[in-house]
Amino acid sequence: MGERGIPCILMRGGTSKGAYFLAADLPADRKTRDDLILRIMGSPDPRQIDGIGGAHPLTSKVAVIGPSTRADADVDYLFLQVGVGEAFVTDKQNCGNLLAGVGPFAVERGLVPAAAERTSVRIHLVNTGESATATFATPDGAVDYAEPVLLSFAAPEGKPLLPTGRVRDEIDGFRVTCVDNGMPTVVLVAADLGVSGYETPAELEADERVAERIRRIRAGALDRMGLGDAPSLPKITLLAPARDGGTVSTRTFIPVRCHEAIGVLGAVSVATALLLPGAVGADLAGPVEPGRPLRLEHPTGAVDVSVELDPGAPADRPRTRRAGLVRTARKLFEGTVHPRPSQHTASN
Ligand code: NQM
Repeated sequence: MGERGIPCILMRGGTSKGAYFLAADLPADRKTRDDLILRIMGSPDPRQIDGIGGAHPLTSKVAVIGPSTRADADVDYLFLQVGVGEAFVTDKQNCGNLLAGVGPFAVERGLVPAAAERTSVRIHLVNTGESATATFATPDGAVDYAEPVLLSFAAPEGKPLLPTGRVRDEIDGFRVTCVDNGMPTVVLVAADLGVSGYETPAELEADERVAERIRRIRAGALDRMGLGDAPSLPKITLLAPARDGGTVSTRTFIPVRCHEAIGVLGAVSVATALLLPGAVGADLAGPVEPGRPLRLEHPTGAVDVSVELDPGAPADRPRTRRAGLVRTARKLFEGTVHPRPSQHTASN
């Protein structure tokens, strides 16, 4: 008798793709849950051939959603990054891209009733304790996936935007800004690293000198940013002047593979850094008009991010009031996923 199948919705959220589950459909015990998730996704095989993961960190993601444990939210959203080529499941980071699918999933699964035209879902981001609101079209009581999802983030409470306490640091001889507005991120100037910052992700990943420098910067930042040994943190973003009318051009390591775009909370964090006087790379940014979104160019397009700083915050302890951006999400598949059996290692 095989293991039972588990109800699952596969969704694209922004520029990522993930498996969405009701919390009640997964084991409560963390070790049992993580073992199951590795088997569902097909890890640690780098091809994830015996699972539903897409063999890249951007498509090896899981969202676990349930009724909220907090009075100020409608649902709890726990994000799990699943290793590709490595047997890890980590809850040490958020994912703003999968967040785009959380509100629609909550409506699909009846956790939140659809409002007449547009539904707003208040989401508790369990990984970091932050909160967000997703607003999306629900004509006739059903999610319209053709319409965008508006994501708005409250200011993180009790967590410094500058985890090292400084707007600039030096790591391994490189000037960097370490920032965390929802995603711990190291920002530096691409030219300092010996690249233009306009390379393709494949070109950057093939450059062994870049990989080694990124590895050393990451090792230094993990400790200084208080991230322990989080396997998918921090993100490292290289900045260059914009080339397509945007505010700045970006290339982001997550933190080994180079992102094909940029993460949502990663983009919010980079945009926040660009607004801080003295931050590394802020001088590369085109003019930032108050109240207008910043446009972060990335390898496959651009993303517009609004960040509002709190003008009352002291310069050495900056705060934001809110941040927001627009994504889309789409339900790709709904059904029952069948995990690889526990004792089964062959995939041929
Ligand atoms: O920063 C990839 C993604 C992400 C994370 C990563 C994300 C975010 O694009 O909020 O969305 O940085 O590993 O899905």
